[in-house]
Order: sequence, then C-alpha cells, then structure tokens
Amino acid sequence: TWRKLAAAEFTGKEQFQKEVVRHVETTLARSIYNCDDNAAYSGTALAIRDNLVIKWNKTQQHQTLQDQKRVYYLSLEFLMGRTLDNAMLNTGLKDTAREGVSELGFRIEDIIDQEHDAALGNGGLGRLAACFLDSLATLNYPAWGYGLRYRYGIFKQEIINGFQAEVPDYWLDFNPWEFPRHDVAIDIMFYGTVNPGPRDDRGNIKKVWEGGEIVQAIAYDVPIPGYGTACTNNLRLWSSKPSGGEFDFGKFNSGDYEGSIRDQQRAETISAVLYPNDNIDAGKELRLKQQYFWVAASLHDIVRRFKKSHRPWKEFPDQVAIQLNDTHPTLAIVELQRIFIDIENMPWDEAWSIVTRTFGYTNHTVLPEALEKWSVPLVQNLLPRHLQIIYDINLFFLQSVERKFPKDRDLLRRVSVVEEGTPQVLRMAYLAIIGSHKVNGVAELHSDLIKATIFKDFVDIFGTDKFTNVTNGITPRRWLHQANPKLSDLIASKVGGYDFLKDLTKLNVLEKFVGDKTFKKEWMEIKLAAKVKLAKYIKDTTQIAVNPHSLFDIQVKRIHEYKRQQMNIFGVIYRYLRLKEMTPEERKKQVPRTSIFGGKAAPGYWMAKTIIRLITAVGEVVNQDEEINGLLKVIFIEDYNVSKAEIIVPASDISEHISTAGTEASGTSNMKFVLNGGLIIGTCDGANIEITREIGEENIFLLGNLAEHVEDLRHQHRFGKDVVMDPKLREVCDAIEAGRFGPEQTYSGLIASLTIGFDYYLVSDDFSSYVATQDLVDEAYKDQDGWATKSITSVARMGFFSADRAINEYADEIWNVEPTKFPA
Ligand code: 26Q
Repeated sequence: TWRKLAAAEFTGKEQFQKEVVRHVETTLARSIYNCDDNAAYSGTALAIRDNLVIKWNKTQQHQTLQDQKRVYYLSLEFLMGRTLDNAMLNTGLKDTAREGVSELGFRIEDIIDQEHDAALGNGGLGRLAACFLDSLATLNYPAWGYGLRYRYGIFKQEIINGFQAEVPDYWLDFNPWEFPRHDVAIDIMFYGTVNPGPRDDRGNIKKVWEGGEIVQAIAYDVPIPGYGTACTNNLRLWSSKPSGGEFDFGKFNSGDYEGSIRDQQRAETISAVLYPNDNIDAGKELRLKQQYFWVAASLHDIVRRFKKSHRPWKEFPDQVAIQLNDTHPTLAIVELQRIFIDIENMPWDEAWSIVTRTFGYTNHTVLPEALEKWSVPLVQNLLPRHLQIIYDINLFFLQSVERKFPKDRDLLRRVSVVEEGTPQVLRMAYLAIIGSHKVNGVAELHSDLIKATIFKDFVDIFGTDKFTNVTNGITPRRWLHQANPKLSDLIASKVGGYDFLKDLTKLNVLEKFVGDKTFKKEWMEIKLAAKVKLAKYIKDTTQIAVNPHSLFDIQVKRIHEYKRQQMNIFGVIYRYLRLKEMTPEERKKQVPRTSIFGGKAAPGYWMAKTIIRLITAVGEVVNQDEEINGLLKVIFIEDYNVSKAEIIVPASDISEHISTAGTEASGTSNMKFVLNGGLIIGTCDGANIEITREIGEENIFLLGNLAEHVEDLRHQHRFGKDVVMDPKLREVCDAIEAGRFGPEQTYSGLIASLTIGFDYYLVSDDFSSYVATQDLVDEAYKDQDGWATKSITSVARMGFFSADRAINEYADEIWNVEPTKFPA
C-alpha cells in the first residue's frame, strides 16, 4: 500500500495548473480570485518544488543504498541567486509552466521576477560554490554542500547622493526552497576548559574538554537539481539556536526574563549575518564562532553517516572526500582529529593518516591581507582543546621538517603554523596544507604563483605532487541557457540540440558557421536584444536613457583596488576630456560608448567606497553634458547581484577584467561574458590567460604589465628616483583635483594612493596601455562583421570553461569519486 500511495510527480500542463491553484488556495490560504504575481510565484514555486522533492527523496535513498564514496563541499558561502527558473529548466518543466501560468493570466517572466535572491556569499568564491553544486548534480556525483543559513545575506546596496549605503538583506520571509530538519539538531560547545580525565586503553590520561557554552545547530536542507537527470543533491545549511529549548528556564523562572532573551540572542547571533568582506581577513571572534559552529555540525553529520555503514575507520577516506573552499573551514581538520583521538580513542598517527587522506584544500587568493590568521589568545579562549591539537599537529610537522632539512631553523620559523609576534597568530593556510592530501589553485597562473611564492617552502617539504591546478568553470545552464535563452536556442539550432549544455566542448561546431551571413545577423540581433533589455532596466531604475547601439563596456564585480575599477573610471575621464576638445566633425567619427559599472564595496573599505563615489560623480557630469551627448554615458547599477548579472552578462560588447597581473586568482565572470558573445579587455591575469589560449589572441584585448614584472615595478615606485606619473593619468588627476567631479577632498585619498601610497596596484604603469587598448576596441567595433566573427569564434572555443570540466577534474585528481549510476 505504501508504494501505491507514494507521491507522484505531476506531468503536463493541466496537472501543473491544478497544483498551482491547490497551493495558492490551501497551502497559502489565498483566494485564487485575488492572486497577484507574488501569490502566483508562490503557487508555482510550491508546485515545481513538489516534483523536485520527489526526485530528491529518491536520489537520497538511491545514494544511501549505493553507499559509494561521497563528496562534501564545505563553503561558508553559497551565492545561489534565484531558484525557480533554474529548477524549471533543470527538471525540464519550464515550457509546461510557461503555458500553464499563461492560461491563468500570468507571464512566467513576471513570476520568476518575484523571487528574492539567495545571496549567501560575497562574490567569486561563493558563486563558484553554487556553480559547482549545479555541476555535481548534473554529473550524478553523490555530493553534499555544507554551509551556514545566514538570516541576513550580503547587504543590499543603495546609492544615496552618489555614495554606497548598506541595508540589511532579510531574505527568509518566504523561502519555499528550504526544509527545516528539526530532528537533525547537534549540540556545539564553545569556551570551557580542558581537564585531565580517565586513562584510555593504552594507559594515557585523556584530555576532557568540558564546561563550555552550548549552542544547537539545526539543519535546513535545500534540494539541488541536476540538469536533465533525476539526480537531486542536498545542500545542508546550519542555523543556530540556544540549546535546550527556547529560553533559559533558570533565568526565566528567577525573573531574569531579559537575561534569558539575551542568551537566546547570543546563540542566534552565530548564524545571523554573512561577513561582507571579500578578499580581506577581519579576524573577529564571531567569525571564528561561525566557522567552528558550521564545521563541527557538518563533521558530526558526516561521521554519523559513515558510522551507519559499520565499516572500520580506516575506510573513512574511501567513503568520504571533504573539500575546503578556502581556509574558512580549516578547523574541520582539527575537529576530525579531535573526534578520532578524544572521542573514538584512536591513536594519533592512525587518526592523522585518515584525516590527511580525507581533506583537499582550494586556495583562492595570494593577497596577503586575505590570508586568514587567528590570534592564539582568541582560539585559546574559544576552542582550548583545538588549540592543543593544533600545537601537536604543528609540532609533529616541524619535527618531520627538521628530519628532512636538519638545522634549517629559519625554515622552521617560516613554515610554522604559529607565527611569532604579539599576539602569536595561527596561519590557517599552512594548517590547511599540512592537513590535506591535495592543495589546488583556481587557474594555471595562480597555481604556479602559489607554488613559487606563498607556499614555496611547502613544495620543498611535501614535493610538487601535492600541489595541483583546477581551473575554475561556470555552469552553462544558468549562465547561458537561463540567462540568455535566445542565444542558447540559436546555438542549439546549429550544433544539433541542447546536448552542448551537458558537454560544452560541443560548442566548437559553431566555428563552421562563422561565414554564414544569416547566422551572423541572428547572432548580432540577439546581442542587440540583450542590450535593449539592459537599457530598459537602466531606464526603469535610473531614468537615464542609454543608446543600445553604443558600445556597452561593462565592469561588474566586487569593488577592490586590485581589480582596478579606478583605472577604468580614470580611462572614462580621459575619454571625456578628449571628447571635450574635439570639433563636432571629429566627434562624429567616434564610437559611442556606455560605461557600465556595478559592485559592492565592503562596508569598512573606505577606498572602495571612494571609487564608487567617483564613478557616480563622473556619471553626473558626463550624462548631462549636452556637448558630448550620446557619445559617452556612465552608469552605476545599484545592488549588483546574481539575478542582475543574468540581465547584464548577455548584454556586454566588452567587459573589463583588468586586475594588476598576479592578483586575481582566476575570475569567473570573464568566462560568463565570453560565453555570451562579449569580448574582453583584460590583463594577463587569472583565467584571462587560459581564455586567451583557448579563443586565440586575435579575439581578446590584452593590456598591461606581466605578473613577473610587478615586484620590480613596485620596488621602483618606492626606491627609484624621478618616479613620474604617466602623463595621461596626470591629466586625469588634475581634472579631479580641479574639482570637475565635485569637491576635490572627496578623492584626496584615492589620489594619494597613486602618489604617496606608491601606486601599489600599478595604475600608472598600465594606464597608457589601457587607454591605447581601448582605442583598439573602438577601431575593432567599427568593423561589425569582424566583431561578430570574433564573438562567434570565442564562444565556439569556450567549452573548456564549463564547471562540469572542473568538477570532473576534482573527482579524478582529488576526490577519487565516481558518478552514481541511476536506473533509467
Ligand atoms: C576571510 C576572513 C574573514 C572574513 C571574510 C573572509 C573572506 C571572505 C570571502 C575572504 C575571502 C573571500 C572571498 C574570496 C573570493 O571570492 N575569491 C575569488 O574566488 C574566485 C573563485 O575561485 C576567483 O575567481 C577570484 O579570482 C577570487 O578573487
């Protein structure tokens, strides 16, 4: 009977409509006669969700039965964006849903647009985790994501008088995509003391960590559907609450009501908010609490699942692969060792061998300010037992180094997890390397750089095989098929259907059509339509009209000095000054351009906020200058996020990826823009280098100094005599200092960074190359046919940058896992 009663997926339009109406009327308790777009969204989401959940349950059952090795992706950030459209496309229900809601009087686009982004991430690292989940499910890998269920995701950005202001992002009002698992509740301890306990089997006195504060972790599960497969994986997010019920009854009964509420809030604070820092270490206690809370809950869960199979511990690494997304989850290494030695009574060496075979560590940055360091006193207080274990891990490691390189005391100092100073600090990247069997960078240049610079000593110690590269990738489902359905359809009509979405190398068939006039025309019409759509969005949100026939030049990413939005806006100012000098005849020959910026600055990053102010100020001047009207517009798109990226990415003619060489580990939006037929202006940095190798250097606009010269240039800035600023850049600075973009004091810090700050990011060194390369862009754009050739050829050669390729590399080289076989 159970089997007969089991829930079944709906098929077909009528059943779908019935489900939507049923959900609006009964689940939401709303009359279908007053159903607005928002209620229609809820009903549609709940109907689609039902089918998803059925697949999800089956997948989990199936994976449990198969009992293969599983992958656990630990990330403090999952920048998922919206779910409904993606869920419909991946399950093949979008056409059914479109027709279904249309007959009910709704447009599917309006319904999709009701959803709030799940913005549990800052930028590249968080979005990468989301793309990887999509690929893991699509490729049928048995994989779980583990993260934190922040009540507030990345803040909402508002631009007020040209400056950034931050508004909290409360996103959980209605979230049909998560399922609370109140039965999966795990107690997590902080603080307390370590005391001697009883003797273990081997006669050693055990160490007992006790007497701390206890917080409960509650699991919330999110289904992750693969594209064109039944495989639906799980993303488990932990939420914190006070342990032992809602209130501290002791305090409550003794009349200390406020105190009991305070304790409750203290517990809930742990998962309250995402730290809004991108590529910068904050070193705050609450952040360390978040990390341990999430890591301890996840490991408890993973170990419990392993134990259900009744295998011997030594098989743990054959059943479990844990990937650390940057150093944020490094405590997982320590926690697993603690579970093994303190709770499961394993000897140290046996435990450590299992631990190191379990973990892989992905590094995402070489920037010194982004490398995580925790103060020893802070860790001592919050996690006293873990600190002891870290000291032991470090001791045994240093002893092995001493054996291999006797008497090299400076080496021991350099590679120690504990950095001397006041206070001492723990270098988390070193701990992650020591506790993992593989360490990878995220693009070739970056993987080479970490081996040659920040981790050089560790290559000498562990050998080069421990260090590898897995170049990042993006999911073509969201970033082509979902964001740009017209382009996806056109491609499908040429390459023989939609198989390319599962094997992106199939795009290469497009090269056959570069000479096809009608195809080229359709291609460029789709680009224009995407630009029209973005222009409409800009008009609706800023009241500024931009010309869709102008060259759309886009830079959207977190605002950071190393990403050099300042160089871009200086270039815009330079262009403006030239336009102002021109005669009307000369102006007629210019290519009209729309410079589009977007991105958030970390709330405490003053220089980044100044850069935003300069961009908006330049816009205020340029956009209303009638003399050059139409030839230049400057737009700052407020609150850049994943759903806005889906509108912006298809609309670029050119996008900017102009970080100082050697600073951007990979970049992933570069891949998204090119996959949508936009060209790149960029530096020889991160994945730009591999993009160039794949698409050909005739199809990219490269500029600036190479990574190998950066150090020398910086040295010259500091110690060279007669260091002069590039004259073009000088002219730009003069215009700013003359107050042409508002009070000069607003920008004094920004100007100072180029002069008395020694121009650390080499804007002056790269500026003339940047300006000259932008001129080449204009020239190339005048030849629309040549431009179309570049665009099509580039897309045809982008197959390598699928996240599917990246995930298969992780599976083969790091995790040693196989896809699950699904019954047909
Ligand atoms: C660290 C300590 C305390 C608080 C916050 C942080 C923190 C948070 C986020 C440190 C770093 C990040 C994010 C880093 C990031 O997004 N890196 C990007 O990763 C992408 C995916 O690999 C690359 O493409 C980018 O080049 C890289 O900048």
